[in-house]
Amino acid sequence: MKILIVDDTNTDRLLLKMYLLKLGHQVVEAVDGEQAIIQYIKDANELDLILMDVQMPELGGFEAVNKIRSIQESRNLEWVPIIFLSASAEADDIEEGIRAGGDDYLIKPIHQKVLSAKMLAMQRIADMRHRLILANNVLEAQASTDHLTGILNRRALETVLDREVARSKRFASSFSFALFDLDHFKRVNDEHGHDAGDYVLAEVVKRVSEGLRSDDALGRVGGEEFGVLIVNCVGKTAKEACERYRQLISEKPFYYNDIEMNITISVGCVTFNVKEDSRESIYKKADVCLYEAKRLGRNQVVY
Ligand code: GH3
Ligand code: MG
Ligand code: MG
Ligand code: MG
Repeated sequence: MKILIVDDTNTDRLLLKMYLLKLGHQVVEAVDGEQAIIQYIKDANELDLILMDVQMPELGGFEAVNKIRSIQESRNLEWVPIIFLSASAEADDIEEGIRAGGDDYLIKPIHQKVLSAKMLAMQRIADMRHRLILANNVLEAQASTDHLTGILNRRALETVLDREVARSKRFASSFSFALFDLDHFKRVNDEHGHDAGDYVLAEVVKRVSEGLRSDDALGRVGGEEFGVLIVNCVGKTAKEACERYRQLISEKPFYYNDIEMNITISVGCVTFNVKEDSRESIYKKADVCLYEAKRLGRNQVVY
């Protein structure tokens, strides 16, 4: 475990540190409540436990924990279990500590055996938390991913777009957004089957991904329709980027079980106007351009 020890008395802190290191834990130290709060904010994601002295000058242990719990709430930081260490065995003190947000209370001097037993219990909690965090990360990744192609789904792309719109307004910088749709894709399914269609969708994503720069974002916004956030790129250059995507699809045929398929896409592209656009408006504008590209005969870019 990674454990934060908070104690103003050097000897207490060092002794505790020695015990914990011997038990195989990793230790970070703070000498008062203020420092503890700073450490917590910095390390909330990695800390498994905080051992908090109660009697400290300036900010005492109870107040420090109170603050840590409210910062945890307001900034949405990770919960970390906290155990108080105190010379006082008063029932009132124990109650106050737990009410302040502590999870346990040990009375100094702390017996080495008691400490190692407590660490065993805390290790179980830490393991459980790690499993929860992992499961949560997996769920979050799944919720933002399109399963067939592995790229962002519509919701996730909208989130990325919202972030870019906000960034753009803040820094008065711009970006471009493109929507593309496979041409006559229904025919692929009708002529070669749904599996061939699925294969083409995944391949299209692979090819277009090769044409993206690292900060660009590609998402699947519908069945055979995709959105691309093209960052730091406006006007003619954005149109050229779309032209590149189009060519990556049309330049060579797709092969699925010896079936050769020629696939094309139509692309609608717009540059974000910092003064008047919103996520909804550029989406709509890109859709109008895409529709125009279809109307003009498909396999082309309309900017
Ligand atoms: P257009 O050039 O006007 O876009 O013609 P289109 O045939 O591509 O458009 P239409 O909207 O008529 O048909 C889209 C097709 O995309 C119909 C649908 O079955 C297919 N499709 C949508 N999602 C998937 C998918 O996940 N897998 C497969 N294989 N096909 C899909
Ligand atoms: Mg003290
Ligand atoms: Mg289509
Ligand atoms: Mg479509």
